[in-house]
Amino acid sequence: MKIESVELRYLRVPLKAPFETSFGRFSVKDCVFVTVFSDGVKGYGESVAFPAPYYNEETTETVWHVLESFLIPQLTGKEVNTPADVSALLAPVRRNYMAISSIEAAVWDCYCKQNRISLADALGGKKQVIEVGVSIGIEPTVDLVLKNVERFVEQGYKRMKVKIKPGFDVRLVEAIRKRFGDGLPLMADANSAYTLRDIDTLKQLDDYGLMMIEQPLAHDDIIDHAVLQKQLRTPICLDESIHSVEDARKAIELGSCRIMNIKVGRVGGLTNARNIHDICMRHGIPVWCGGMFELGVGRAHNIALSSLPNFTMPGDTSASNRYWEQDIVEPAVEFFRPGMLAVPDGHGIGYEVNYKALDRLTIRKSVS
Ligand code: OSB
Ligand code: MG
Repeated sequence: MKIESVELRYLRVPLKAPFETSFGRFSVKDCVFVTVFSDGVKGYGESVAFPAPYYNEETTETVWHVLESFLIPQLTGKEVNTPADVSALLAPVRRNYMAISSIEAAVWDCYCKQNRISLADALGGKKQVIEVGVSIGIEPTVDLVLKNVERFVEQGYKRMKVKIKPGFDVRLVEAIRKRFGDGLPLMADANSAYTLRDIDTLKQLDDYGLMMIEQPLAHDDIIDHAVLQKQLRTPICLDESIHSVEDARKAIELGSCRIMNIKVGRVGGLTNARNIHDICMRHGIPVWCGGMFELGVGRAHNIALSSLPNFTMPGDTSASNRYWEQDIVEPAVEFFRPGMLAVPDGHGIGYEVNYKALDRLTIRKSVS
């Protein structure tokens, strides 16, 4: 396929309710929505960088800039046989994985539509249904988090992930166990809020049968996590620290984690995501698909990825109505059964874009 042109749209979408993590509070989602045009077919992608560089170094504006000034000029007019060629063409670009991912994923969608196969099929996914969990933000009180847990348990989500930070950790997890029992599939995500000096607190969390603790230590660390994992019974799951197959290999060799979170944007696209899935599978490390408040197009990419066999734990790809009054895809991402999403079998991502909704959310647009 020849990449003929690319449209960028800057979208701003209010979240239904603010979401707080250890590194900041979110009340709107900004993203760059990417459309790749080839032979009369459109492929879609969306970026997951935030407006401020607090999760990683990218921002919505750096994604726009890198796409417009470097990635799009490098790709337009080029023939790509498979989407893997995109990663190869963009290999000279250092990092900027979220920018790369947003166009790489759009090429995957376009390629699948042209070849009349679903994205899940193209990736090698076999599952027809995936189980999903939900991520729950920090609130001013433990009680407010308990109310949210209750709401999502009632909706049927298959596991609860609660955000923690120093001072809002052991007492939160203890309260959830007290209220909902030991049978509730529960994990905690620290988003790098601790250091090895907090080891006593982290060890206390060992008493609550968590499925895992996600990214307790620095965003760029795999050494201290290996030290910590040796002293914890609870599996550590890495998120922020993993950007590539090489990062994954090193973390596995060091014993820095026993589980991995794969986010398409964080690792520079679906090809790398699948390769990280594969190396983890070979080493007996289960993976699950993380979330970044995706709109429907990003959710669709996550669902297709999650159909691969080593995605054995429920991910953060919740239904559209978790965050959005109205999503940009049709149909919206909805449960097939409580806590379960069907993997679409339509061509490409298997969802249509609702241009009326998209236009309403578009702040600016550029075509090259
Ligand atoms: O660490 O997984 C994370 C949100 C913003 C930044 C980082 C993370 C998250 C979430 C929300 O946990 C996941 C989602 O529901 O999309
Ligand atoms: Mg995380």
